[in-house]
Amino acid sequence: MADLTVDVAGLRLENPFILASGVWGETGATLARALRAGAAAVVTKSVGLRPRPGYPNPTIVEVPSGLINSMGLPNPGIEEYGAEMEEALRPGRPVIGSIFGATAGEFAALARRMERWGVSALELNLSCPHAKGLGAQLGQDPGTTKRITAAVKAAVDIPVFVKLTPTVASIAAIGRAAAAGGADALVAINTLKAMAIDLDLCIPVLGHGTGGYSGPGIKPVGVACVYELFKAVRVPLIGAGGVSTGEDAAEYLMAGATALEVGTLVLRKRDRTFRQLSRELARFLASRGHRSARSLTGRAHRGD
Ligand code: RRO
Repeated sequence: MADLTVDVAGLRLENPFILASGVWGETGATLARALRAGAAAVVTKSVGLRPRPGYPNPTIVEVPSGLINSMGLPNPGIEEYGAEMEEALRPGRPVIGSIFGATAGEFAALARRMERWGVSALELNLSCPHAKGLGAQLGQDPGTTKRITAAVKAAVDIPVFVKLTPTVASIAAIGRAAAAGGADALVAINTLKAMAIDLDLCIPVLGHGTGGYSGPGIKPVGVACVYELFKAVRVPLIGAGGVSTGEDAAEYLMAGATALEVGTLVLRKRDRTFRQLSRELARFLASRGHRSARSLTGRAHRGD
């Protein structure tokens, strides 16, 4: 059996598959459920300083090869969210705290709180595609990305991951800025800004208008971003975007990823997601004579 264990910035994972933020992250119980179902680690919902109701319904629409969501960063605020953490930590596997804010100071305050709740690492959401003054509007600027990352690094001792948007002229430039700010790992990619129109009502389907496209349709975009980042920076990469099979995972690993985040697939496969992905990746590795998932990282660059 091929070795699926990986190490991301000191986080030892039993397999490369991590539950992505925003899916099953509302409660400690659902995070624990994903861990018990074979996820090596889980990322919480993105949490801010204050409660936020999110955008009006509908907030999700199915489109060819994926989904568009505009949840609008709904969350109970960091103080309330702490109550969920005890249960999330019970399975004894890494919980990664996702945070969003409008300023470096807000990120640092949230990071300190998350660290106190007992998370193993932080994920800075600099990439939500539809939030005014938050998410991608911050992460599209290299200076802001570096400043926020550095502020969080100065505030906590746990590893800091930065989740990047693909909607930039150069993801390599943003990745370099995050690395210069001290990022311990980069996550690529968040969803892509997208829209669906209701042809009968002649209006956008989603209450907010635009949303973020996820699922199999964005996998080639994610793979290209990971490939470019692998050439640009020397920090571990976590691939995200449309991972649906073990072979998708292998593709991301070859592009340069060390681990993978899985979101949209979980909505379809639920508890079967993680063990099935691990089985498929192990089968792929064995079929090609690869001894470990680790050995695949960056393979596609050998001819560079
Ligand atoms: O909550 C959302 O609408 C959301 C977030 Br925070 C994000 O990072 N990416 C996304 O597609 N949706």
